[in-house]
Amino acid sequence: MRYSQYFIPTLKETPADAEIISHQLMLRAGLIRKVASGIYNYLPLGLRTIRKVEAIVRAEMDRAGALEILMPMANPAELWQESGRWEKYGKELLRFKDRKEAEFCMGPTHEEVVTDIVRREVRSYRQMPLNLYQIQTKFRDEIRPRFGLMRGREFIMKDAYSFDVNEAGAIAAYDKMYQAYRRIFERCGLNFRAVEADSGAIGGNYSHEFMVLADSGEDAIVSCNSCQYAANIEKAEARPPGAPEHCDPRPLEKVVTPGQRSIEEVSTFLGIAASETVKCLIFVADGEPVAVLLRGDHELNEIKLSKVLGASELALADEALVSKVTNAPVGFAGPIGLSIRVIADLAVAGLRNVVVGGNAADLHLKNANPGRDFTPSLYADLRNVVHDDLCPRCQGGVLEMWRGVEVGHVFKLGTRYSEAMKASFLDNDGKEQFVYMGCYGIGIGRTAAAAIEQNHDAGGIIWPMAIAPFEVIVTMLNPNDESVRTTAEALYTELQGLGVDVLLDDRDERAGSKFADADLIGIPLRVTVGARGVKDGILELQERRSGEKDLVAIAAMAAAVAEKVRLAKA
Ligand code: 9G3
Repeated sequence: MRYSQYFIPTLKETPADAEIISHQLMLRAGLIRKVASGIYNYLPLGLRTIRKVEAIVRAEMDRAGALEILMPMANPAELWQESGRWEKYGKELLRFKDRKEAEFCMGPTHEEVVTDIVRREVRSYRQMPLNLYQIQTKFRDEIRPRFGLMRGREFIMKDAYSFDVNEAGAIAAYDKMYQAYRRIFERCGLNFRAVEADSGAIGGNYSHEFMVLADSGEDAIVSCNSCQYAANIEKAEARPPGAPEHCDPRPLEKVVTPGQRSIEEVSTFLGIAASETVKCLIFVADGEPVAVLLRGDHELNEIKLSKVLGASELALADEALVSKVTNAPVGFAGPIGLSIRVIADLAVAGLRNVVVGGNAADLHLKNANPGRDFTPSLYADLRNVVHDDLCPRCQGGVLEMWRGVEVGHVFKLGTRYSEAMKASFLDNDGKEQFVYMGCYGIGIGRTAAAAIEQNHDAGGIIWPMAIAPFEVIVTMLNPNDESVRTTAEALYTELQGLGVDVLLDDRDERAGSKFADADLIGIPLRVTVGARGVKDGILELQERRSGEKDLVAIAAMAAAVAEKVRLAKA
């Protein structure tokens, strides 16, 4: 492609409404443009990267034995009513009516439509295992679309669905997808972790998220520094605390703490560590108030709490309820003398002589001891793990914290959809059974955005070779110089012949601005063609990421570039 004939509308200024670097750079480098909130045009350069990610995904899905299909964006309401999700989802599900007043939604995911295919066409165990996938535009009417392609309303997703005759088959399908996903993100050149994820109501370890590591990532994840354990913080566990060291309990003591409400305020006021306090949070779980105790420096994990309580609705109590339950304004709740249910995190059991709220205005209590002064009805893992917690799976490992962008998710579904929609088959013994399902998603645009979050510098994007829109840019320093033009054109043709994706910068612009554009759009390799080099028979080959320059004979340049491209994708 010749730059002069191409369409790369770059921007000098960083757009004001772009909060994260990938969104800023996608706009500045002319990859995308906003059409409406959370809805984007993919411009030529952006689409090239999208297509490269899709090609890798397709190749690995095909290799894993999945079959490509394409389902409609317009989904009839009837299918969603059968699964029960027409009622379950609110405005995020974008609904519309056709000219006959029949109800539809824009597909936000395709469990219903794919299950309908299978229930109509699959009758015998002999037709499985089956794995169907598509790469398709989805729509979810997010309340607050932001971050460009990271959280758009309209977005491209690869979604796959596996169908098996039993649980063992479903697990084999899951493992195959897990391995395919590892290969996909490795081939994209991304630094990622596959982490255990909260699988909601579905039990077992059959939900993994694929997280691209980036400081700007929305998800907190942990991994063990000594074994393979890795999990989303929503799910991560720490090794439970051992028996506490002996410590003589001291007598309970009142202490006046005027206006000191938060753990931070109370511990500073009393000159103690936050870990020497216990915080008491009042929640309402399915209408019932419950007090939740945590060590002062620990953070509650609401997902763990709702699972432990078996609650479908969980919210912090409002001020009125807190003062009714504790006889005190917010900020002075404590476990001693409460008449509601009290549950505590495992770390609270081993605490001795700690500070707790006094259930009266401006009052705390010192030297509180679990077992003596208060007895929770249940101890459970309720907190988020922290850096340096011990690994729950191995001896001696400690947990490290990372931030990540979720680019893929694999789930075991079981028979949730096949039962609701009556997708059954006749097994080996002629008995009717429901199919076992799994579902597997990759955000295509989000993968491109995450690649930028992880690979950029002050000059712009640094694409991993495998998903770069072009692999090399050949920059003519002076396109009006006959020898420069001839040499650059010959190299361009030769590179194309070797199958290299090459962009020829033939524009009549200053060298500095051409280099700046090449850096901004993130092409991994750059060959500079100037009159001096042409005269000496030697050109400069520069790497975008390291800035390292090699001098290469003109005759050897195309082969040298092709070899670097090959190695970078290997
Ligand atoms: C909806 C709406 C939003 C949704 C869903 C349904 C998320 C929904 C979860 C999934 C699960 C898997 C197949 C590919 C892999 C992920 N947001 N999810 O089901 F109606 Cl409005 O999409 N689906």
